[in-house]
Amino acid sequence: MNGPPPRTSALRRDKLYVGLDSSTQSLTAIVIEVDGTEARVVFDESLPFDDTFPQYGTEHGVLSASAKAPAGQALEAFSSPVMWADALDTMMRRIADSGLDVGKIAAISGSAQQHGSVYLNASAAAVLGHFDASRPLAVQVAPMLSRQVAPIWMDSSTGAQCVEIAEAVGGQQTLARHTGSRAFERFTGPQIRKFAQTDPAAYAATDRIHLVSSFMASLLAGTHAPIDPGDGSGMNLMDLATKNWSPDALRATAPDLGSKLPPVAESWSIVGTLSPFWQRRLGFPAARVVAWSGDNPCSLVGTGLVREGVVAISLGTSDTIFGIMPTPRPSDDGAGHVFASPTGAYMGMTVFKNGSLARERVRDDYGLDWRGFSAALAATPAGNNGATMLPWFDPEITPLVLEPGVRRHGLDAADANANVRAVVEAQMMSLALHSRWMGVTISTIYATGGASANRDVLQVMSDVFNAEVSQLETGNSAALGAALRAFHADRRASGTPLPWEDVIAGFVVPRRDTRLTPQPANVEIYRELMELYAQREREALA
Ligand code: XUL
Repeated sequence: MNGPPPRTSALRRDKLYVGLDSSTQSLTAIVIEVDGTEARVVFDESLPFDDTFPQYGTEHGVLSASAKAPAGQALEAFSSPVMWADALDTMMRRIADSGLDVGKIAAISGSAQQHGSVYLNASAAAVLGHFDASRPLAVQVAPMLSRQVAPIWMDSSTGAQCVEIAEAVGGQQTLARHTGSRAFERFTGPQIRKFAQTDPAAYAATDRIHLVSSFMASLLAGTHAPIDPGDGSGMNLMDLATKNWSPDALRATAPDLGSKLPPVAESWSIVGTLSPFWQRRLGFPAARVVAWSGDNPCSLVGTGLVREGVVAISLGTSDTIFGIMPTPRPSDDGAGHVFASPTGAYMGMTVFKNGSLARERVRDDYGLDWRGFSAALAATPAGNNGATMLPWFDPEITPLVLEPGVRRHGLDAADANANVRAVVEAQMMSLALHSRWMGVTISTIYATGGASANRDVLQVMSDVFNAEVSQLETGNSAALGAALRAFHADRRASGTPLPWEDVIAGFVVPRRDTRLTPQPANVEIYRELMELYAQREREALA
């Protein structure tokens, strides 16, 4: 029989999955194409907030009013939910205009900066599903807000509320045992409590409190989305064992809080489909919208850490270290967090605020670019001849430092090279010291995030941890993780579930060509320097 060959089943099977990452400084989208057993990234773009949306007046994604606040409020940090909606609208248009066959999009999910909260009034429930496709999303989101700004993870102004919540539930240990973390300033519960105390009328007018992740998912699906257990663990409100709100924590935090929170639902839940707004406005199909999660839980998937053993270090706006934990064992020194993992297990994590911003401060203070930064590292010896820096340019999360200030020991502030080495060594030693609680013997590290492109930085990481370090193909493991989660959830919902190993296969292969191994002489130097660093840290905090 002649005529065109039948379309192969492989061709008919190809599908697109979208992963968005609404981070502190930008919105990124990664689209993956899955065709039978073949899979690849077909779209990868970022919209930096400050440059793309200058009308909102953010600096590094933070409203500059909060950055320039008078003493006393200087610990606050806010961003704009309307800007995030604007970025979503712009990014979805970029995808629609990219030349991809968007009709093949089967599912979309996302990742978001953790802890930030968005406060919506009662109009939202009706408005979300009926956005006007001829008008920009941002102008339609603004009237749904009961609070114009969203406190974000960089806010450390809730010390008093942390104490109050911990006392009400029977102490920090009890809170950590139930929710995975002691009370942390940036966590959503303490932030909600502060809002309820300082603006009770606006709190009363709040019908629904979303995380950044569930807010963005709601905008896509046109309905209030649930919070997934991964991001829900960053609130001091969710019981890790039941993956539901903890009645004690709710009571300790704010009045009527249970009625204002969305339900917790598994990370692979299908929230709905892309709403008519997206279908009419940009020609998207009724693709499945999968629950969003936090950026660190998504990075766990995007770095391929779906089983215990390896840890990942993400060098982003914040530096984080995380890995899978089979059982939720909270950190006894109060430094770290146990989160639910979007794979269904648990993850241990420690977070440092002085990540990229500290590296950029040192780079800029000495008039360097990244090449000069690397050259400075290459020109200085491991251990910096004993000179150290406590790199607290901003208030620090780990260890808790509310009065920022860089402390130098044996380090000349005028010596550019030594200061570059000092900031990198401090960050790596602090990562190593404050992740000991996880009880993991670290032999392999996957590095991700912007600064992971710098091999001189990664060599210090390898020497300090005495571990092999591999770079991953993509710098944005959070957006990739979100796309992979969309793929996983779509297969599950279609009745053809795939094990996580198969979901990540081909995407998160570490680049063996770039593997760095520890240099024994340097390992020895850091073994000693780390104790000195720990001592200097203790003294500074005493
Ligand atoms: C995690 C944390 C940060 C943000 C950054 O606890 O505070 O890593 O998620 O986006």
